[in-house]
Amino acid sequence: MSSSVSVANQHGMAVVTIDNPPVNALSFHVRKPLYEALTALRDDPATRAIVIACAGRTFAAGADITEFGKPVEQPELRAIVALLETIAKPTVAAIHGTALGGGLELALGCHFRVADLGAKLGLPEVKLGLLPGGGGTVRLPRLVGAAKALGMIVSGAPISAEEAKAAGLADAVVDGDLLAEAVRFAGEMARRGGPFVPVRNRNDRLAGTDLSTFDAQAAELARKARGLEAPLACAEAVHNAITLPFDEALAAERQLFLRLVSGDQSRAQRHLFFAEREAAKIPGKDLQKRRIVRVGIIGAGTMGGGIAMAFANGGFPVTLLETGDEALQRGLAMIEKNYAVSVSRGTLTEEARQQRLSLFKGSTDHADLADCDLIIEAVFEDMAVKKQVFGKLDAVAKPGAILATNTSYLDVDAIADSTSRPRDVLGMHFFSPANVMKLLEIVRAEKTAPEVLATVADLARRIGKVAVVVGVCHGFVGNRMLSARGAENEFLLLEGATPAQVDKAFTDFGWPMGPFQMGDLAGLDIGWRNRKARGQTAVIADTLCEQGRFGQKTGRGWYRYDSGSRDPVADPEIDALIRAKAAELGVAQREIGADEIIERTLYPLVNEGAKILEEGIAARASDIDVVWVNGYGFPIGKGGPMFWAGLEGAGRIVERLEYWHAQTGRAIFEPAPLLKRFAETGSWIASG
Ligand code: 3H9
Repeated sequence: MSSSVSVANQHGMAVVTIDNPPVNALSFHVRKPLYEALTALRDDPATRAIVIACAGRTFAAGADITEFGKPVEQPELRAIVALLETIAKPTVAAIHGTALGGGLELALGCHFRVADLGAKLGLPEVKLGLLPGGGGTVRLPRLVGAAKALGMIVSGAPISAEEAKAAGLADAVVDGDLLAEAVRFAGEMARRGGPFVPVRNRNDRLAGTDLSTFDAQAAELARKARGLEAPLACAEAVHNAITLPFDEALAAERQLFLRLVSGDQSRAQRHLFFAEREAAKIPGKDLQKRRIVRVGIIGAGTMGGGIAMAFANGGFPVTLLETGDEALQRGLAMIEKNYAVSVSRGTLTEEARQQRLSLFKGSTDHADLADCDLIIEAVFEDMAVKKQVFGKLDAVAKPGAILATNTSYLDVDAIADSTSRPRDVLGMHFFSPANVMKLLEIVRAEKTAPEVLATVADLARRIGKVAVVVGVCHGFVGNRMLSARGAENEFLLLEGATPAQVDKAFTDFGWPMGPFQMGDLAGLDIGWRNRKARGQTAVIADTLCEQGRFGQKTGRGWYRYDSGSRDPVADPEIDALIRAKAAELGVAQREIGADEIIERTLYPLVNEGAKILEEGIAARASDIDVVWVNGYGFPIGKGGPMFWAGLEGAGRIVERLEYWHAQTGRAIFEPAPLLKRFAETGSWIASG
């Protein structure tokens, strides 16, 4: 017995309870006493059945991720599962909360699984760049069939208790006292008598697998993996489960696991797992939060509508305000259409659609915002307009209401100071489409009250956002770094690269698309308008816009698009235009390789991140990674720009930045002192 594992044995029914808060991870200090307890119960003639349960809020949520990368201490999880399979008396896992990863693998070592109605069961290892390494790839297909197992393991998405029951993973679902029912179930099995067949020997669900259908399904998943190794390893392991004898498939799973766990991609994905949780730790997080019941949104355009949907999806009643009835009706109609599309795709029930729509109240009168506890403006990106809106808000919002701006660039301090209550003001920078994108930059203004920040951070979690607190500067963390990433784009073209070459360098790196494809998708006129407002120019992009080439929406941009298609087709007209501009400006053209493209776009990205850290705009390097992975598509297998800097070699980055700085004299290439320090010490910490 230990504090992490206890055994209660009544009338031969043993209940082994794991107690390792917060999520009952299967750390060494759990595995050792668990192994000992199970060995003793196996050998105890008075014990007739064994139930494994967990204390606290969940069944074991997996192996202890903090132990990866360190020497494995015995007994390993695999040894515990193997031990379970030597027990002749019935073994039952009593599952509540989430049985994930190694937790589910432990349950798969039992003869039976009894799940609470609200439980979720899954193998999410792929999200950490891994595959289930405790026999999950070999045992799960034996219970649910190869196709279902492949889907669960490659997606990492958990399934409900009822789905688990229907699939053959759970033997019973309990709506009530889980432990009592699991003990009753175990007793019943003991009375019926064995032999009880361990999962490893149940081959009937696998026997009928059509290998060619399976391989086609696996190939489709491989296509979507975009350079990530783990999904492919998952598919290979399940393939092995079908084709190899159990022990050989198990050994092969082990080899794949060892390869992945020591690789950069899994290190990067584990870094992101902890980075997201770190980002939530903000000063004042335990302060008393303000009560948020109703949320007001000003502006029913794409952004405002998306933000409103994000809150309605989180169960909040929303007041949506527009200047006129026509714009309001257009906004509400768009929201209705979006929900209808979700219903037609099967991702939302008709009942949920109606429930969400019932949360919306449209208005054209600012006075209707008086009962809102949080008001977010999502109007035109212009300081004068924003100040006017905040002036009106100041007059109507109730005392204590939080006032937020969705600005993506503007000075939140100046906006706050235009009100009589700057302590209540902050930025909430959502990403489009706001009801889908997970990232939220919470912009802490100079006078924002700590409990306002804590309230909004808590709220973000409640509506399913990954929130990162950032400071005030032009573009905050994400857009400021995006400007640095894109600063060389036109120079690269003028010097001889084509848009397709630049985009390919990005997609080969693992981005979902390159900057020119992205521009065509978003609409080139947006950047054009912004440049004009700021008196800036971009020789090639401006010419495209003057020709009406706004991207996908006009069928032509950096690429051509055949009618109805979103597939970019390289356009010789663009290549000719670039050549002509280069000649006009006297820029000599040459071959530009992928390495140079990465150096001149992603090294400045990292460099700007270092400057942002130095200035205290972001609190941690890992916060920047969270922003870039969740908001801008930075490949998860590389862990975000600041983590990737370590993989790439910060010394090399500094050296090449210095080279490009000498060549061009441009400030984006001047290495930040913190980047140089990182190259020397391996630490992103700004001081000390
Ligand atoms: C695996 O099992 C491999 C095996 O196949 C093979 C082995 C050989 N380990 O998320 P939360 C911490 S791989 C260590 O905020 P929630 C987390 O960092 C694993 N720590 O709570 C945080 O710490 P802090 C497969 C863990 O209620 C605290 O617990 N399993 C682990 O929002 C609370 O976490 C997974 O991938 C862990 N496994 O969500 C599941 N899990 O407070 C990973 C959590 O210091 N976990 N922590 O910041 C989750 O998905 C969520 O934590 C869960 C709870 C849904 C369980």
